[in-house]
Amino acid sequence: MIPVKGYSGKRVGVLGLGRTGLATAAALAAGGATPVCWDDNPASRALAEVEGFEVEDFSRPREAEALDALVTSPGIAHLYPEAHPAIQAAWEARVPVDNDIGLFFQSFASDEWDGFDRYPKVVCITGSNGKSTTSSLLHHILQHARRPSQLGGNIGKAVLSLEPAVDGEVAVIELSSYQTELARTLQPDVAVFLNLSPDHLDRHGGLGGYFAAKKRLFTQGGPERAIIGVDEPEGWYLSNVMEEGAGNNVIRISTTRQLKGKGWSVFTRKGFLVEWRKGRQVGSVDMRAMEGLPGVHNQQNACAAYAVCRHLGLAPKVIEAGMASYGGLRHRCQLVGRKDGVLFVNNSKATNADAAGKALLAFENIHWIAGGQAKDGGIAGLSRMFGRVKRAYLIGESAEGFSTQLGDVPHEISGTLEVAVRAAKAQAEAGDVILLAPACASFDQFDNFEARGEAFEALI
Ligand code: UMA
Repeated sequence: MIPVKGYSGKRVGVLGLGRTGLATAAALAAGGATPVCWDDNPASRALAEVEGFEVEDFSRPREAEALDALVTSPGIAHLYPEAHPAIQAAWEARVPVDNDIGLFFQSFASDEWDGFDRYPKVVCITGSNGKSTTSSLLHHILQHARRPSQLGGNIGKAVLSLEPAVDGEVAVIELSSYQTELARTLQPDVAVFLNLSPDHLDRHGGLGGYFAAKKRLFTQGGPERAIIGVDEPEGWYLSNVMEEGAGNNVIRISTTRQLKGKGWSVFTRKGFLVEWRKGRQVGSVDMRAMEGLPGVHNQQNACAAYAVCRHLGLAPKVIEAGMASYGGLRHRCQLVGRKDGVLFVNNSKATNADAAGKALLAFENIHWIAGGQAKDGGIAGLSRMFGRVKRAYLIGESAEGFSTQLGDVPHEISGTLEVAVRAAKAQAEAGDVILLAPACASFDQFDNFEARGEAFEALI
């Protein structure tokens, strides 16, 4: 745990008592503050009380005034569609509102670092898709290279649950737009922006607000190195904003363009990752046989992880060895089985069409299990990939709508995951792939995408 600095003797409201809130309360207490906790769910409040935390509703300005600060959780709206009443009350009472990411940056460095041979670094990774894979891949490569590393943030471990850094450590932190938008302190040493596609628009008042939230990591954070995916205009814009002087503080990455111009870049071409610097090629990695990183989307993740490692001083061959031994992340194009020449791939994390499309592009001869709670537009945007689908098996609320959108593509309405898996197994032949890539949220039939992926694995 990272004890929170700067709040000793203060009363700090903690809003939301999930992974973030409970870790924040413990870290505040470890730093000498008194956390005062609230959650709209009585069961979560009861759990906090069992853990010995003070519980109090501070959602009116009069109660909020008694707080020195309020720390909120990423899943709680602080702006759109409307601020949670406790956040509104804090603002009205002039109580600063922060999140665990802001507290982390305020607290991570310590005097002990002065005795280290190599200062610890914080690498923050954001983007619409691929953040978790890039973060875990980077963590894996660093560990493989025997560089101390910790992994946290949106990937599932609250940042204040990380341990204080050891000599030369790299903290790899995945950050969502919910987290970057609110943090009062953002000081990454290295910041990575992978890509941008519409997501969480209700929380950011549209795509512009969503991009602005991510951009803060760079414009507010002032990293020593910015690694930026330029396969969308937002990335080009951001790289332009961030570039200084000769331009070596930015590394541009792409899977669609050969970035051979000025500056420093990493891109992919025909299954090879290529590093280009000052007008010449300085490194390359053959990704064609890397089973843990299938598809073009994973090539983008690999470019980003490679670029961070190069910035940290690792040699291309060391990075390549780390990548080759990476087994993939659960629920993200994860190879969960192989039988009679049929591959079984769990991409339950594909909760929107864009993410499902990336999985479809990674394979051919696909038996596609899709459906659940559809996002705006459903799967209409994926029509150019339908040629890769041998047959689709539709589940959940969206089944009828997806059936219409699939048109002539062979498909059946399975209803449940169990029926879909059974039907796909019966029809798949050697060389085929049974792919769970729902393009939907899971909440109509499962608690979350993890439960959906676990159910798929169990059925396999
Ligand atoms: N709550 C309220 N009032 C509300 C809403 C929620 O009291 O109006 C309470 C809930 O009752 C619950 C708590 O808030 O007890 C949950 O807080 P939370 O939703 O922030 O969840 P955490 O457990 O703290 O998990 C969060 C991230 N969740 C979200 O951003 C929604 C986790 O990312 C992250 O791993 C974790 O912090 C540690 O950093 C998950 C996620 O879905 C994976 N992220 C989104 C994504 O990837 O798309 C952004």
